[in-house]
Amino acid sequence: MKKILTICLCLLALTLTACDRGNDNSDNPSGNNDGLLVIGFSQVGAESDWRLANTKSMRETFNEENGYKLILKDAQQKLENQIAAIREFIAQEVDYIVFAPTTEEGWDDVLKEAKESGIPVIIVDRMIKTSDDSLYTCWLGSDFRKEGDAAIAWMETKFKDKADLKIVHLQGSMGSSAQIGRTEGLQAGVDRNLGWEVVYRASGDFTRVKGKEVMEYVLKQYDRIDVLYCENDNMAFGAMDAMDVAKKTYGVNGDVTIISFDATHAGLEATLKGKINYNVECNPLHGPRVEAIIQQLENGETLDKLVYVEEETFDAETITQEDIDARAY
Ligand code: GYE
Repeated sequence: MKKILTICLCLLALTLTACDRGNDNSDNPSGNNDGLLVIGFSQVGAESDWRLANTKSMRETFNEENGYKLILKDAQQKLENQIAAIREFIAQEVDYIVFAPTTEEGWDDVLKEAKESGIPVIIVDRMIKTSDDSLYTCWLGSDFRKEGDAAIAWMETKFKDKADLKIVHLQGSMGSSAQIGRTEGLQAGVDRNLGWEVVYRASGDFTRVKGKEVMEYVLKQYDRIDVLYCENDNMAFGAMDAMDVAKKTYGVNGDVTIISFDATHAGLEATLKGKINYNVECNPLHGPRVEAIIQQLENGETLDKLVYVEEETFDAETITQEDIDARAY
């Protein structure tokens, strides 16, 4: 009898230990995931509509029905949070590390740790600066300088007969590739067009709230503003909020010509209404693209190191409702 009781107790103890492991797999998620591939994704934050659409695309792709377990960490736009998240992914022995870098600088140390761990690293959206390309497997995202150049080509046509141009430049999060490329595009335009002058330049950190704050200040300081070159839709909306209060007119029939980036659903609606004059697309639907890369890696195929996404531009004079209906973000 005593023997049977001991066996029963042992069995119970074993079952409890097994259940415990099943619930707490945070130390080694890839060790106990029913064949799911574990993806650690460090996201920049939730600063804009673009970012929300990007997070949604990743969540919709990397779910259990598709064979994945996604561990998503929001860095709240801070580099140090992202570095901590990547270290956690390494400790958890995830199958793939994916991250959208807040800034271009500052990655070598943590990526060396990732490389030593043997976990492939896929960079999405923005890029990093490094002297050692072997620190990441591949990158997928937008050509931000090309986006800036597209905006400038439009401005050069639109303002070809104008002797001078007063430009206000609302920048995105400083040091991010999206800010750097779009800013370089404008700078090249200013360098080759003698009458163009950036009268004020400040960062609105890609958010509506900060875009409004900067524009409120600008409207108190400058009477004449010909162009607002705004590095994303959300900041453009914030700037419009400020202009509405100050009764400054903008858009197709107004004083301030607005150029924006992202071309999100809301951004394109504002373009169709003529509030934004020109909107340069930046496509956030990276989930399926990252999945394609992971599947190639799983199959042992060779990959392109850099993959650029194709993007369009939208002019308030020619955009149609169908353009807006056709997009998923
Ligand atoms: O343009 C902006 C977002 O990196 C492309 O980040 C992305 C940018 C996007 O917050 O809205």
